[in-house]
Amino acid sequence: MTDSTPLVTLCQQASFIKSADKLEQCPPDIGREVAFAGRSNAGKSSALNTLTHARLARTSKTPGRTQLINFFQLDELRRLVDLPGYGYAKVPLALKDHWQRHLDSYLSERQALVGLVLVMDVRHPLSPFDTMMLDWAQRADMPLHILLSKADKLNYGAGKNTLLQVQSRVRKEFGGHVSVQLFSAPKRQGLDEAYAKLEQWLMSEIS
Ligand SMILES: Nc1nc2c(ncn2[C@@H]2O[C@H](COP(=O)(O)OP(=O)(O)OP(=O)(O)O)[C@@H](O)[C@H]2O)c(=O)[nH]1
Ligand SMILES: [Mg+2]
Repeated sequence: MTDSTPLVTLCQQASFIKSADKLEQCPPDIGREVAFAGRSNAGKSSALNTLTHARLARTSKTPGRTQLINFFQLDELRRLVDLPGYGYAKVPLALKDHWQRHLDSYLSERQALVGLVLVMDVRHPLSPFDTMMLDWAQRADMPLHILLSKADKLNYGAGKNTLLQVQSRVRKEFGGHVSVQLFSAPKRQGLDEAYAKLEQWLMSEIS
């Protein structure tokens, strides 16, 4: 059972604030937020729902479900953000272009952003898009935590193996600010580790 730390309690009370499709529509850029990024269908919205114990974020079997930047409030100064997935081929080019630009401006301009959770399907880790994101985080000096999602789809040994491989590769190529863990939404596996990271990013004193 997960202990109810202040962060866990805040996550359990999370509520939807708004969807934005441009930077100007985002809630005021104050306090702190952690954004969930990753390929379409990787399990971002499912991870968010599992962490908040709510059906806040829409999930879908159809990739490309989350098309806007969705903001969830923990309290007045803390938020979680569900980003649109990247790399879904069937999205019309114009729309892809639109997201790409707004995702880029969100990532580069948002002052409140204190950490990125990069969600990857444990069976297909480190796609070119993922490594682009890792590159960006390294250049921006942005802490990044990798959730290897859908860990329930692999047996224990195979999951552990992937974890070790991804850990070793990111350590070599992307250095200090990256951490990695296994995660499963239906099994609620990896919750404590994910909460610990959010706690570290969101709960220290806000000046
Ligand atoms: N078995 C298993 N299925 C998962 C897990 N996480 C997500 N899924 C399934 O994967 C599919 C996609 O999940 P979403 O959470 O909607 O993925 P997303 O990354 O938000 O996708 P987009 O919004 O399209 O970018 C859904 O059918 C989920 O039920 C997991 O940990 N285990
Ligand atoms: Mg989604």
